[in-house]
Amino acid sequence: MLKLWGRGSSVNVQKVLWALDELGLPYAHVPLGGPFGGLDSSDYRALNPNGLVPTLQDGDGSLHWESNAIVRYLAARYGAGTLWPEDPVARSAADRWMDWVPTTLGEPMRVLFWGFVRDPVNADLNAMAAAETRLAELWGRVDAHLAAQPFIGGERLTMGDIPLGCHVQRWLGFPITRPDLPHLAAWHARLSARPGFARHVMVPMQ
Ligand SMILES: N[C@@H](CCC(=O)N[C@@H](CS)C(=O)NCC(=O)O)C(=O)O
Repeated sequence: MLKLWGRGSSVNVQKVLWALDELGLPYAHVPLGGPFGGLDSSDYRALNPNGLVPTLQDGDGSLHWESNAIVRYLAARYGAGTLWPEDPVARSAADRWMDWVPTTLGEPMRVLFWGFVRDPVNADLNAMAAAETRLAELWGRVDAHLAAQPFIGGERLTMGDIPLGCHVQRWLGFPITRPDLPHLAAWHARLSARPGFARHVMVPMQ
């Protein structure tokens, strides 16, 4: 049995919950972090030395942390030919967009999330305006990519859709001005039709 630690309101935990759902895997879920606390206990630090969520344990006892690495692990182990493209070129096409989330998209998304949701009282309005502008350009890149194909990795949903899909849901929920990005909107509609996305990602931000 798989066991997942982490509150479902975390975007990084949502990636794993959605992946588990796509793969049809049964799992036990322990909400942890945020209002649930528990990240500083020695028991949890033994599972994940970073004291962050998510953490996943597989039935073989193997431990996994870092959300994108967990999604890759689940895809490789349980989703060959579906979430995990078997062709290395196709896999690379999905994989690079997974890396692009923490390296490029993550920081301006964090600025808006904290400014609108987590700590509006201390929001840095200049930083938020800059993040809004930057995100319009970055999501424009995703829109251009999706002009040629329905999903991030090609013709069908792969692991490449998961981190970006979780973040686009948030971006569309921020009270900002967004450019018209029709391919991105059509992709979001395709994701919204998937039960795992609707269940775990289309939830109120907190
Ligand atoms: N790079 C890590 C980041 C993990 C992370 O920052 N998790 C946040 C939630 S999104 C966390 O544990 N925050 C403390 C808390 O929830 O109390 C990953 O992708 O797993």
